[in-house]
Amino acid sequence: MIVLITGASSGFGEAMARSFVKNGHRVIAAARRQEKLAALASELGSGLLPLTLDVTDVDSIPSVLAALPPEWQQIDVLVNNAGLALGVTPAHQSSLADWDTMIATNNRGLVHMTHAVLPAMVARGSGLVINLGSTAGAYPYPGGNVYGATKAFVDQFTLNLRADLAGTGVRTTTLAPGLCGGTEFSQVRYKGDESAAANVYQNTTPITAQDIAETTCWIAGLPKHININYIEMMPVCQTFAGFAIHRS
Ligand code: NDP
Ligand code: 8X3
Repeated sequence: MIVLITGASSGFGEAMARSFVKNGHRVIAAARRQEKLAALASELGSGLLPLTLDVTDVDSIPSVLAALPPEWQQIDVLVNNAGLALGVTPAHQSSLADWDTMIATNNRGLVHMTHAVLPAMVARGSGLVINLGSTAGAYPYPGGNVYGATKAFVDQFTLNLRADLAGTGVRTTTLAPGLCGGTEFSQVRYKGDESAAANVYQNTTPITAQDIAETTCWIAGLPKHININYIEMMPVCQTFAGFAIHRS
């Protein structure tokens, strides 16, 4: 299979690239940081094609994909993994620029990538789109405002794709993890505040990028008559609390 992974320069995407290549597949590893992708390419060899791509630069997406070498054109699996959270402030104190960046990356970029890749999958009668959601898309929490909303969009977009793709043989899945450590997610969210980022995982055993990679490989390796609509994953240390009630 040829697997195109966005956000492959770090975290889940990097672990997925390693796992897919180790399982004998070919990976197009897309992200903005060329040097990270180059290091991954030298580690993984000819099974990995680095692709410099900013998913928010939506006008570039069709031409960047059209310029792939002919032997890399037939994308069997698209993993829309590039994404980020910015900030944990309440909505009324949040940066509008941060909100725009989350929407541009987690939603607009994901939608444009899907739009670029889907027609060829439908024409071939086969393909799989795996979108990275989050528990934040299902369960609200303080400071989750636009990040959670972008992930709820991902959930519904994936299900609506399924409705449109009836009879085409093309499959779509949302993978929605909870607390995951060992990636750059919290460093990005806390804008380089290493101690705030580390506190998120203090005294926990979070899900790892490797756990996510193995789950993604499992979904992609299932027989073609099975569609996983949605998987929600949490570490055992994470569970639910009651509703917050403000008492005057
Ligand atoms: P990381 O920050 O480690 O990785 C994010 C990746 O996205 C990087 O490779 C980054 O690469 C890439 N990226 C960001 N913006 C763009 C862009 N504009 N264009 C292309 N690539 C971009 O985070 P994770 O691996 O933890 O997260 C991956 C996905 O999983 C995200 O969608 C996140 O929301 C989701 N998720 C994460 C959870 C967690 O707890 N970690 C839990 C649930 C979901 P570069 O900077 O080089 O472009
Ligand atoms: C990442 C999980 O709980 O930080 O999507 O929003 S959380």
